[in-house]
Amino acid sequence: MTVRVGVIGAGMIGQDHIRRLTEVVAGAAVTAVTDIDGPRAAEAASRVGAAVLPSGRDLIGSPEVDAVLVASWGPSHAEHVLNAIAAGKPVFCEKPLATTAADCLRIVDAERAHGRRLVQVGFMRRFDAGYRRMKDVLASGALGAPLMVHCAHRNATVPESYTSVMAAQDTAVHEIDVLRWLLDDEIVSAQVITPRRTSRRFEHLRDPQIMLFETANGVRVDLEIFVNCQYGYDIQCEVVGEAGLVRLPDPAAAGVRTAGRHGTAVPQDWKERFGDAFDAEFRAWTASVASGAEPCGPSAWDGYAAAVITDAAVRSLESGGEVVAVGLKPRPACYGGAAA
Ligand code: ISE
Repeated sequence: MTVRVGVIGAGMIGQDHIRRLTEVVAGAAVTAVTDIDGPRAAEAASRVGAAVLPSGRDLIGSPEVDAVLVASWGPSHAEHVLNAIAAGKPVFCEKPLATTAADCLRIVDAERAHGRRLVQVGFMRRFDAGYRRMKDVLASGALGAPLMVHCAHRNATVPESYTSVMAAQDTAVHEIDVLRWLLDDEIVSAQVITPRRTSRRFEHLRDPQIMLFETANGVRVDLEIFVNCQYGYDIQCEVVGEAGLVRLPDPAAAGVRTAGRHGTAVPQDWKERFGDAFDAEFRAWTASVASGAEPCGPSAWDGYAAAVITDAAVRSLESGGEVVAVGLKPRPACYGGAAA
């Protein structure tokens, strides 16, 4: 069976996913595209022979669409995801699931009322081969209990439209999700402190930032966010346990010796660094839709948890570095929790 996917949002990431679903993932085809920018939707659709539809609502209701991919502007996500749930169609939503925790909860409630999981959130790092190897090592017990995690998330540069709160909402949110999954633990507090700011970018921006998280099991996480590091896209993660540590491998790159130096290239952006993870994520999602199974990737609950934790980090930044408790609701059983 070919899964017919309707894509809402034909910006940079939407176009990349349209290419991926068309050229990389077996068993998927993009049959409809919509975007608030009509000509942009038409151009993206024409490349893959898809229909252009006037709105997200039309696309979700189309009989030519089995499953929905939401890659539009963040504030529009909640409406599209809720409409897809109401139509009973599987929906893959790029991060964020919604821009407020309250909207994320509305989605969780709608999905629970529907009775089975339909939503997968686009936290692609869970599909990265390196993080998966780390998870296997941690699950084997060879390191004993995890105690500390040291992370860095560096972008070469960001555009002027990037604001200081986006360090949590847009950038650290990837670590927040992947660490909850990697440690199988919940983040209970967040604190953001700000070192001297780099002079290499915009005056308005607090960059870098150091984020400190604590988990329910007492693991302490330090995360450096530095989105104008100049040299490339660099993701580091090291989990220290009682009997050893496990480190995220750098992506394989050829070693080059020339002009008296030996080195390897550093990826320049997230598309390059996590391209394989995006492919794996969409293969898994397509397979789950094709088989009628619930999605295996990050859930609406994970989208909600990420929103609450990033809100706590933003509050800490805005308060000048207070430790802010994370106030998550009890996790319902259908998302692996104990609550009814
Ligand atoms: C961007 O939205 C991403 O998702 C990237 O992975 C992250 O590195 C970047 O900082 C964000 O702005």
